[in-house]
Amino acid sequence: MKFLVINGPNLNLLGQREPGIYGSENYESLCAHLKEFAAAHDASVDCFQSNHEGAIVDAIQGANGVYDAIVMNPGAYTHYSVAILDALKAVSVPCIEVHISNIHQREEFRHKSVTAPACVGQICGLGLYGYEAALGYFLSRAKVTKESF
Ligand code: CA2
Repeated sequence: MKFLVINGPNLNLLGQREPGIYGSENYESLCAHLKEFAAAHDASVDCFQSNHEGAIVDAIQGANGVYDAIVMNPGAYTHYSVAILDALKAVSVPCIEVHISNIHQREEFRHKSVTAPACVGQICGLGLYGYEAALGYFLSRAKVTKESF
């Protein structure tokens, strides 16, 4: 399986600030870990991070027909980007939304995700493990599909 992992605004700062909320691992080591995890399961991961909404929309559109699944943390765009919601709806690539923190334990404005309705599911509050869990879900589904044919 080919995965695209998309991270939105400020997630390039992982490990540099707010370690109490987002942990101390940096963005590069997160990507390296996810690539390793995928390779161990005969899969591959490409990582994309942007602080710009349009660039994320372009990445989602570009994933169509190229990737089997998207794992995305839209960052703050989660809470208000109708453009990202529409892009997810426009492609046939399934997406799992990931949040490092438990958005429901935080400020009220973080409780609502406008992008999650276009996703297979949402994982939040499991730290960086959430990205791996999302990949693992897609990998296990692929196995089920293969075995049933
Ligand atoms: O919990 C998450 O993963 C969030 O998507 C992170 C977003 C936040 O706006 C969402 O409500 C929940 C913020 C990402 C900021 O990332 C930073 C990482 C390190 C240092 C500073 C910011």
